[in-house]
Amino acid sequence: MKDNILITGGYGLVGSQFIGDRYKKFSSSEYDLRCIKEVEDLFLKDFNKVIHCAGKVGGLGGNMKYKGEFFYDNIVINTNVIEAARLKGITKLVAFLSTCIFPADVEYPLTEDKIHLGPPHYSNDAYGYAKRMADIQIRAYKEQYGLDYKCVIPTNIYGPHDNFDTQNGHVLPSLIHKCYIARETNTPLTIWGSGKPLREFIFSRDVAQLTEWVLNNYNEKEPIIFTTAEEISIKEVVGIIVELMNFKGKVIWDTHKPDGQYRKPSNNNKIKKYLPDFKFTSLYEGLEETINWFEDHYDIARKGKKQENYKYEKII
Ligand code: GFB
Repeated sequence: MKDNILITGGYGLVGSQFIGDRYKKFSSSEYDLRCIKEVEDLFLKDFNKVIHCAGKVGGLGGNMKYKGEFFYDNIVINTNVIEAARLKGITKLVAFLSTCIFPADVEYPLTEDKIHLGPPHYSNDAYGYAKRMADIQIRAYKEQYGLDYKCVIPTNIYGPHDNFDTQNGHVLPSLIHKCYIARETNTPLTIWGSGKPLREFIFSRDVAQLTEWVLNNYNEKEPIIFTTAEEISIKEVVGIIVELMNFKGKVIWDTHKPDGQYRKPSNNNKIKKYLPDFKFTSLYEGLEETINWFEDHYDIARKGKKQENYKYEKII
């Protein structure tokens, strides 16, 4: 039977990387996945596999400000989609977790067996616990219904079609948009925190390719981490963005803003075991492509609620 794969969140950061007629995509304005009736209607459509990318996501700022929404939206969306897939008789489904859901205080590097060994970092605990429940639901459905659904655990994803929201977005899209504004208005570029925290970034296209491999080939019960296992400091990544965007202005470190979790180094032995030759996109190449996409699609790029369509006065 020909693959017909529903991609929830199909126009988002990862969803937009699934391109081709075997993918079925619907926007959240067509089907609100928090509403069970709309999920039931969506699951009447003709598809036989599911890649569930949809969710309420954001960076450090958004996670700390909107804990209620990050908990409610993610736990309801995931529960509805996984149950609707079961009722439709879907046998292949992949759902997304994130390395930020791991315990904040656990022996590093992070490995798949450590997900539930303690509370997530306070800065994203609401999101972390909500996402963990998708893993619990999938394990429960395995035991009761014998369903072989999977969870994947990427590190901090970035790429084209991201949300370039300078307040609530993830660090890379936020900094790319801030650097754009600073360059266009000849004003300083202000970075949150000390620049010391370390992160592992993974390019959205790599995540999409690895996810489809997991959908069709991965048979272990446990989730699987997607990581390059290469840590970089916020200070170093600011250096790359400033260079790629040819920003010559002043960079200010606002240490009144949070640093969040210091680091979350993760282990890629499992994915490397299965795909030893998988070539991850380098951060430099991925950022170059993301920045070019943002500059070429500035008007349509998502920028968070308030910032949409605000024209910045070019100061020559
Ligand atoms: O991607 P991010 O917001 O979230 O990265 P987390 C935060 C790091 O970037 C912190 C620094 O160390 C911030 O101090 N940073 C510097 C900035 N300038 C900025 C800025 O302008 N905006 C932002 N956002 N950060 C997230 C979780 O944690 O990881 C999410 O909250 C999700 O739920 C994501 O899972 C993958 O990496 O700290």
